[in-house]
Amino acid sequence: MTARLELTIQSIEAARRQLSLPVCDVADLSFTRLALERLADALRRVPCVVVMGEVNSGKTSVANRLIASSVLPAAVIANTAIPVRLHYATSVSVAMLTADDRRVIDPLDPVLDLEDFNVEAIEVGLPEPRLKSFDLIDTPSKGDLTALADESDILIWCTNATRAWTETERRKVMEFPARFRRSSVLVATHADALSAEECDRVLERLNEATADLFSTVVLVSAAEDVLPPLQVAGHASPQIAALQARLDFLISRFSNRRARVGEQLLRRVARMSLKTLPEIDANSANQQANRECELAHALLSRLANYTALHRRVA
Ligand SMILES: Nc1nc2c(ncn2[C@@H]2O[C@H](COP(=O)(O)OP(=O)(O)OP(=O)(O)O)[C@@H](O)[C@H]2O)c(=O)[nH]1
Ligand SMILES: [Mg+2]
Repeated sequence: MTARLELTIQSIEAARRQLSLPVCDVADLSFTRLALERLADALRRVPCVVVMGEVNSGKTSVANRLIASSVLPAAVIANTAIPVRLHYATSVSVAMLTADDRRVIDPLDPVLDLEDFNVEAIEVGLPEPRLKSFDLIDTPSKGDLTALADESDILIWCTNATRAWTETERRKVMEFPARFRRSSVLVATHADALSAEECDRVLERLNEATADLFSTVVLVSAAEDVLPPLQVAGHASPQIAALQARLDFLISRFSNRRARVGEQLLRRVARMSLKTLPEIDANSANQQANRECELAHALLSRLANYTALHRRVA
C-alpha cells in the first residue's frame, strides 16, 4: 500500500471516530459514519493478481516465483483443475469454496478428494510477506475464467517462449476487460530452453505483436529446478527479480489510483453530509446540540476539501 493511500485510510478512520464521539454525536450523520466505514474497508482491500495462460504454459511455476517460496500445500491441490487463491495470513490455512459454502480444511489432509465436494476454488492463506500487498490467483487453463478476470486487478498471462503467442491466445486475452491493457504483463516462460540470440528475437517479436494488449513483456525461466542455487536461499534470479519489480510497479500504480478515487469519494461523502446537518439556531436553549453541530460542521468542511497531498485530518 502506498503512503498516500495509507494516509487517506487513516484520515477516514480518524474522522469516523471523531464523528462517533459524544461531542459530535449528531443523529443525522449515521449515514456518514457508515459510508466512511465502508470506504475505509474498500480502500484497504489489496489488489488481486490473476495468473492465466494456456495449458502447461508455466502458470503455477510463475505464481510460485511471484511469492518468494513454493509453499502451496500440494497434497491438497494436486491434480485439480480449479482456481487457487493465495492471500496473506499469519499461519497456513486452507479453505474449499463450493457454490454455496466455504469450508476450512486441514492443509495436511492427504486423502481429501476435492471432486467429492464439488469444490469450485481453493483459498490458501500463507505467512508470505509478499502477499501483504496483493492476492494471487493461479488458474486452470480450461473453463470459463471471465468471472475471475472481472474480479481481478492485474493480469499475468503466461506463454511458453518456445512457441509463444498464438492467435488463440490473442483472442482469449482480447476478451478480457480493457482495463488490463495498462495493468498486465506477458510472461514468456522456458527462457532456459532458448539461446541468448533466440531470447532476443522472441522478446522483439512479442513486444511488437502484443504492444496493444500488455504493459510489459518479460522473459523468464520459471521452473524451480532451472533456478540458480541462490534462489533456494530466497534470492530471485535477475529475470524473476525483474518480473517481481514490474508487478510491484503495477501494484503501486494501482494503489495510487485507488487513493485518488478514495479521496474523491471522501470529499463527496463530506459535501453530502454537510447538507444534512441541521441549521445552528443561536437562540436555541439547547446549546449542547449547537456545539455538536459546529464541531461536525468544522470536521466535514475540512474533509470536503481533503487531499492526502496537502493535509492530514486527525
Ligand atoms: N525448463 C522449464 N520448465 C518450465 C518452466 N516453466 C514451467 N516449466 C515446467 O513446465 C511444466 C508445466 O509447468 P506449470 O507451471 O505446471 O504450468 P501450468 O501452466 O500451471 O500448467 P497447467 O496448470 O496444467 O495448465 C512443469 O513441469 C514445469 O516444471 C521454465 O521456465 N523452464
Ligand atoms: Mg497450473
